[in-house]
Amino acid sequence: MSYISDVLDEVKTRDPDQPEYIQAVEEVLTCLEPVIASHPEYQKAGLLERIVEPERQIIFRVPWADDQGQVQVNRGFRVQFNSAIGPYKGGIRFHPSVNLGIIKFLGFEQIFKNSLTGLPMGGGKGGSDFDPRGKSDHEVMRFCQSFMTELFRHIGPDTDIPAGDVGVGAREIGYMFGQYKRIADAFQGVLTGKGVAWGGSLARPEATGFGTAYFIEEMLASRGEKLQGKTIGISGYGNVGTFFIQKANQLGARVVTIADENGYVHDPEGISGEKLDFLMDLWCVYRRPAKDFADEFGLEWVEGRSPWEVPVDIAVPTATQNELCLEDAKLLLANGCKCIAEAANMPCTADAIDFFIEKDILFGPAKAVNAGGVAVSGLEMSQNSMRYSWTFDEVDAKLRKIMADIFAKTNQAANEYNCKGNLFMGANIAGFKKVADAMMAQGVI
Ligand code: 2IT
Repeated sequence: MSYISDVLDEVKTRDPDQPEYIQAVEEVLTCLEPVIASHPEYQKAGLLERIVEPERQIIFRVPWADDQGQVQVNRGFRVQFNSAIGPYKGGIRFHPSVNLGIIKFLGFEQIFKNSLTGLPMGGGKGGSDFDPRGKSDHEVMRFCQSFMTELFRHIGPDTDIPAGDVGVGAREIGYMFGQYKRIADAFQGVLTGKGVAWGGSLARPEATGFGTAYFIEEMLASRGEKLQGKTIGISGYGNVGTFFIQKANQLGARVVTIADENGYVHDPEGISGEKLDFLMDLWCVYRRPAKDFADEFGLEWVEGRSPWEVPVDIAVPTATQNELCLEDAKLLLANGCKCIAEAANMPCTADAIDFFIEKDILFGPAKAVNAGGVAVSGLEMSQNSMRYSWTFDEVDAKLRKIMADIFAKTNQAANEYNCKGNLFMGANIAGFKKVADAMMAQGVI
């Protein structure tokens, strides 16, 4: 048995009830064969055994009273995964599907994603099985306050800096920041994604979507192509999806689908103008279903099916894990799709990714494609430390450069390890190498 398969088996034996975590680990470790082969010292140092075990996992009770005065109890999580290259950094997800395995998969991904940004950030992730859908503002506020009342003792601007993720946007960050400040009696950069009036960075809301578009431009350029004139299918219409559409439009492309778990909207003309204005708020402010968008503008609504059946040049899953499976992958390619970019975290199943790689299709892995969000979070931390803020254009220019750098180092790692053009392997290897070097230098900790 090889070192890698031994570690993988150990992960499966220890946490058999965490399928998403096992999937995320398998994804990274299987890419590392050539790295491990040329670094036998990693095994003696137990490097992989250490990297798959979070430095700390915190699980806590979150009690709150609903609008009827009934007390509800949710479960809160913060997994502080790896601090080799910087303080723990990563979002908080509020969604009923959240459990320890989901937070561990997201935290593990975050280690390598953050490493790729080139900024000094370790990996962490948090969340709760709380569902913000259908809750009043006051309920969300009381929940966030209770969540932070426990979380505050574990985080700090040099320790662990959470941000948003699915179900956590500007509103939730505001409530959590307010409660942190009140308990800690300190106004500091302990969360990112803050409002611009109170320490937030311009272009942070746009960053993941814009960064995705910039990364796709780099991918296409490597094959002598441009985004201009391309048709694109996407799934979600939250923070990532909506700002991705905005940037794709600016770059001359056309986004023809959005979706939720119940079906998809097909708009062959492309989502722009007043349609995009309406869509910007649909989930991020009102948390309304995708069908409302179709109804508002008389667009086609396809119930119970996946958006990946629509012929497009480029497919960009922007919603959640495992939303694009092997069947979807085959259909996309059969319909002429030439590029897939993962804007959500782990949106493609493992067999779908294998299929894309086998077909030598342009495939951008999540760790690289969606790193723009956390990259601008890193820039928000820098601005907080300086007690200064950059203009929108300054932040946007830095984001663009970071995305180009991520593409270059990903592509270069693929070349170096004999898998030319395989950005999946390149991203995992490049992200891992920096963290591994830091862990080796810091001794057995
Ligand atoms: O998945 C992600 O990279 C995020 N949710 C953003 C994390 C962050 O700290 O900005």
